[in-house]
Amino acid sequence: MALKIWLDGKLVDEKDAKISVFDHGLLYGDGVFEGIRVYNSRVFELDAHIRRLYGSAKAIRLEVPMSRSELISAVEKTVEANGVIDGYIRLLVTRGVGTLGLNPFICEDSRLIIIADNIQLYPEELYEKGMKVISATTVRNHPLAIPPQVKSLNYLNNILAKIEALDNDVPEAIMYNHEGYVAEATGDNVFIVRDGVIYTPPAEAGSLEGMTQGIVIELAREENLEVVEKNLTRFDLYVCDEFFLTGTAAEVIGIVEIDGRVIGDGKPGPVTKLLRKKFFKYAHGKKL
Ligand code: PXG
Repeated sequence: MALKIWLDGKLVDEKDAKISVFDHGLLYGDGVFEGIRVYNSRVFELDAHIRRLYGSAKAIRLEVPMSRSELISAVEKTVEANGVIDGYIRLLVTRGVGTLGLNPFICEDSRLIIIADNIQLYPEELYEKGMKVISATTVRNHPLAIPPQVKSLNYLNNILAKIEALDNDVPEAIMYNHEGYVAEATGDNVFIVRDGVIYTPPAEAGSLEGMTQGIVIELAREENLEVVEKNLTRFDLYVCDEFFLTGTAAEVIGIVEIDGRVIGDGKPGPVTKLLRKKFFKYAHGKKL
């Protein structure tokens, strides 16, 4: 079924949802976006995603052409118009039409696009068995050059790492920063467990401040599990007891092998399973 796309203030048919070839979002990756889940017809953590979007936009001097409350209402209307019950929303703001030159200030109005669609989930089997990953050789963008907190339309760094993963027949790659510390996966945050303590890298290491990461930290602390944000090395990943990734698309997924090193007993561990279960309940609006 053809989708209804929100484009610059109204819902249009998918075939009419078009953007100029002079849009700086296309020419330079000049824009920001969010990926949001819908669970049981409820847009998950919408306020937090909107807040992150406005933060990303502010950091790159891009004006979101709507107030926050108008944007929330536009997202909800788009979800409703497409009858999405469990799905995925892509919210984008591009710099708009400019010329063949970098100057962002001569661009006409920024453009706002909302797509509400179904999501392609990883097969359930992958959650039960766990996933294999490799370490990417592509170094994560320097966090002082491209702030990792900005969810920009330029994902080339991540795509280069994803290509390495796929070339090695695994779905994901772990990216390290210029100092060799773990940053994140190509679209997910990294967690490990060692001796009962949970560790995840700080944003300064080169990771997006993930919504799922934040929720999982809270859920873990509710279980009186200790969570520490600190720099992790490749060695830490190799010798940990448990390893998992979090993200809007992946939710919580166990990693059972990295660069040929088996993690734990080769199956997702108890902390991973507990947090996955708690996240599922939380996402579906059940009591914790
Ligand atoms: N790091 C990066 C670079 C991301 O792009 C995350 C971490 C996890 O953040 P959240 O807030 O989602 O917990 C992301 C999110 C997709 C897709 O279509 C990618 C993301 C989210 C949703 C969909 O590939 N990345």
